[in-house]
Amino acid sequence: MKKLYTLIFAVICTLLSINVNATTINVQVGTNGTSTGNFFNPTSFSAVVGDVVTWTLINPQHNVTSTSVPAGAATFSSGTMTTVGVQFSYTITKAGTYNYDCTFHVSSGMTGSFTATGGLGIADPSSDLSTDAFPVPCIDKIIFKYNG
Ligand SMILES: [Cu+2]
Repeated sequence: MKKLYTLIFAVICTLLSINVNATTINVQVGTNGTSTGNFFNPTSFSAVVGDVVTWTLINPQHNVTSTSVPAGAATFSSGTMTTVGVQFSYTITKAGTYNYDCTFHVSSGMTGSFTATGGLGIADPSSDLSTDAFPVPCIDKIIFKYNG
């Protein structure tokens, strides 16, 4: 029975942690949508934690390099993208604003940004948040308790 409770708990934790509406957001690199050049298209957009941003090279050569990310988020760098069609992806794990540029062409304004909001409206747990799960001996129920 203890194994069953552990399994149920693991499933619930997994369901709470995923963004069921996660989508892929596509950004073109090297075009503004009508002509090639030192652009990201779109230059800015909104996202949800759990979404994946995929940059696709339209016209060489460029890179995608983060310049600022929210606290706790991983920085990212595509390296030099040289082959048309090559892609670089980043999974958003933290809410907040992300700024990036192409280090080759930042002086000509090749920058981009996106702002992510939390998935499912659940805030990141604070570091002192803990969860207890325990069976109740006299009834056929299990109790989950959040301390935070
Ligand atoms: Cu560039």
